[in-house]
Amino acid sequence: MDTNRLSQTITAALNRQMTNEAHNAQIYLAYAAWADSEGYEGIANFLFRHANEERNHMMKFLEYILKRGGKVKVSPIPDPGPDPTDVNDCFERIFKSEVDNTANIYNLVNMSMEEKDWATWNFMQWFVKEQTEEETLALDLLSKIKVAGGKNAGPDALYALDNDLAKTADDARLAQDVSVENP
Ligand code: OFO
Repeated sequence: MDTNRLSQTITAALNRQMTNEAHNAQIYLAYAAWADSEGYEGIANFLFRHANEERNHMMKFLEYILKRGGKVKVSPIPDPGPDPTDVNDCFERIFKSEVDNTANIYNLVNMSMEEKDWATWNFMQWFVKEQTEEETLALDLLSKIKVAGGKNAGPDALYALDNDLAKTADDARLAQDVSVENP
């Protein structure tokens, strides 16, 4: 008796996305190690924590495939690429990788809709919300570095930014969570 509730196409896409999440975790991990070695401990700490979040996303995909009776395929994780050239470059690359990942997530949502695989469609909604949150978080980083002077940010501004990020929560608040009383 076939107990697999996922099509071959969806299984392959979910497995690919599992690797994408692992790749994102590696990117955050690599950038965190770079930030630490440059003396930005606050930024490093923020990025290390975020690497863990991405790893948790990877696990969510793995668990979902198993729960639906599908076959998990653990594949090699692509190289995170070269180190950032500066903090501005680091935050720009983070934003780009989040936008790329949103495209991957939307692709899976489209596929599940085409197949009328509503269980997978429903599972993916958590990631749609999460990507909105992460893009907001990445945009916040870009705003902070812009205020600090962007590519030309001086040591004092970078020091303040580093301290600020050490205290920043991992999750950005979504617009729908904001109210007039609680802006
Ligand atoms: Fe996995 O959430 Fe960002 O990419």
